[in-house]
Amino acid sequence: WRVVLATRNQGKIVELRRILAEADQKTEIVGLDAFPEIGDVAETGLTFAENALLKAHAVASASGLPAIADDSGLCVDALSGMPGIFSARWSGSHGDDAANLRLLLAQISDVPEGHRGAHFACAAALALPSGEERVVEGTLAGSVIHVPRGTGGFGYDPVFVPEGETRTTAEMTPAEKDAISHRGRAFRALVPVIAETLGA
Ligand code: ITT
Repeated sequence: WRVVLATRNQGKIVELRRILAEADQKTEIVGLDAFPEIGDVAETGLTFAENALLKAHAVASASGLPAIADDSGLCVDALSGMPGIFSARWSGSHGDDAANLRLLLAQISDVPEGHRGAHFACAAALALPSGEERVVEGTLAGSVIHVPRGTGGFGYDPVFVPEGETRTTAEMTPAEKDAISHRGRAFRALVPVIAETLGA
């Protein structure tokens, strides 16, 4: 079966194609590039799950194909869970990873070691043109360091060290990040849901 990947975030596209290729041999991923007429979806939800469902429904109804979407972000304890659902637009400029990361580091520059806990969260949604929907979530706990390290991944990866690790997620190999990441967990959980929903 064919499923449209409802995201324009290049970092996510790379990871999602990789995670799904590894976990799911039955799903053919169609990129949003195949539907240039589909515009950006307003992310007006209050949770990762609501926003993932908004994006998946918009693309499923506009494309006429089942759609999967990811809404994700970094929730920092010292900022009461922010930037959270606002992670991609934290600096005010949507998708400017470098500016978002700089602002976050400035905001917690005074927060000492031991109080810099955070987690990545990802909601993975599947929506059908009929309106049917499913959503699952994954998280990765860790902490935020002061100085960025590593060139892998995207977004806040250069400042995020998972619990029990010494490297940032930007210093891991792609396979190492996928094995533990919020996105890896959420989308591996979505694979049997896709099979159940589309397989009949
Ligand atoms: P789409 O809505 O088109 O999918 P977006 O970039 O707007 O793209 P989100 O609203 O879900 O998507 O924001 C995700 C942001 O959270 C992303 O821009 C990063 O800043 C951050 N983020 C999510 N997952 C991450 C990861 O694995 N590593 C680092 N940063 C991540």
